[in-house]
Amino acid sequence: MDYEAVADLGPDRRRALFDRDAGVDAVRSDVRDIVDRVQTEGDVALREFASEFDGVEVGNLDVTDEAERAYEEIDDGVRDAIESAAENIREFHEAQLPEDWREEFSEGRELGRRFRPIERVGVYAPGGTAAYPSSVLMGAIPARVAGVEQVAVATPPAEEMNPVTLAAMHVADVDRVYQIGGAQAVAAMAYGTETVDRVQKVVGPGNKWVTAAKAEVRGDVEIDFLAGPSELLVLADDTADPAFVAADLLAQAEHDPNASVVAVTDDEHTAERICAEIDARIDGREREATIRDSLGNDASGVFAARSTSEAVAFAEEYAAEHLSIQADDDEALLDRIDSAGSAFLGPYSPVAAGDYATGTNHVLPTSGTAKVTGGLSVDTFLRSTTVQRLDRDALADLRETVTTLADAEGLEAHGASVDARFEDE
Ligand code: HSO
Ligand code: ZN
Repeated sequence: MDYEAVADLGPDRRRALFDRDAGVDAVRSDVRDIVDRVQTEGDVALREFASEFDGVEVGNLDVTDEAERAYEEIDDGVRDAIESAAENIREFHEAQLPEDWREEFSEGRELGRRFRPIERVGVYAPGGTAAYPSSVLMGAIPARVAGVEQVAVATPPAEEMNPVTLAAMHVADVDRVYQIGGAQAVAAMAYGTETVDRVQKVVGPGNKWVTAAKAEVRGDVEIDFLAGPSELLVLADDTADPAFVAADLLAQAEHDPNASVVAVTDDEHTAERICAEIDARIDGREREATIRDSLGNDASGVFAARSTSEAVAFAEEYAAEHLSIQADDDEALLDRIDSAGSAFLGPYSPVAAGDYATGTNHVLPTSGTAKVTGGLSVDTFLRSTTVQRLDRDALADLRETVTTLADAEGLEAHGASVDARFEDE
């Protein structure tokens, strides 16, 4: 693999790198048909889609009962790993719980904010070429911590459901488990069917069909955000260990042929060494073909910048889902980058640790949406109410402001509702 100079990137290459999209446009119309059929035919459509897309003749769509059994039956080591990952995720999300608050901003004018959980939430956990028990934990635990009453999880059907995914459902204390995949799962949770309870918000990552379905149902139901293929940008200087950088790139590259994995460095020699380490590490990987496709796509690459500022500007424009900083003054570099879903600082914070076990959430904004949003958190599952109480004097202080603005807007009754409080004067 060869590195490229940031200064030499042409417009097409820049577009591929910086205007990454979730790739949903091509499937939007197919997805619209799937969503329509789930809405009109309910469970019948879900069974037909399971047969057509997943090759599975599904008996029960609701497999909630199987989660506990899977938990008892799986390997002890795997059970322990799920439990310890879950514990770290729970702790980190508990630390995010906001407190309700009230404050007297001026005499007799008390204002505050109160938080309540959303009542019913649906989490999508991808299946497909890899099973994602970790995504079950990342979606369901923050919802539980927020206090959501009913947490449902949908994951693609299989002749034999993945026992580790099912066990993760049990550990995350999920209320309902559905074996439904793809766009049809999103539609089922958004609109409800005979078996599936309608939810108020659908969250979680998925392939382009899932993402297109979230775009389709948005408006009828809340969603978190539209997540595309995995992304990693490593910002490295000459102190970075190129083997660590390469290993992190290969790890995220194995998710998807369209995953975008990028290293940018202000040191040419480091760029060269990262390329050499990548070449040395690909052969024989279990998912070698996917890794090669991902590294070879035009949203991936190793880039040499002429200065730290040029490398930082590249990272900012890229707005990575995962930003890894392997450099001497990682904190100072992080300060200079505003857009990133999750930041991994230093040589011993590989992205894979955050994917499973540090406790942070791995459902993160991709395709540049880190410019405007963060990843899943407890906030995703909360709604807020603002609260105010005025005493008579405080209202008197505001009276003129309100009546003047009400007049200016031609809304006379608004002003009158304030004046009514002072009619006995
Ligand atoms: N890196 C993925 C999450 C994941 N990795 C799940 C392994 N399993 C997107 O953040
Ligand atoms: Zn990953």
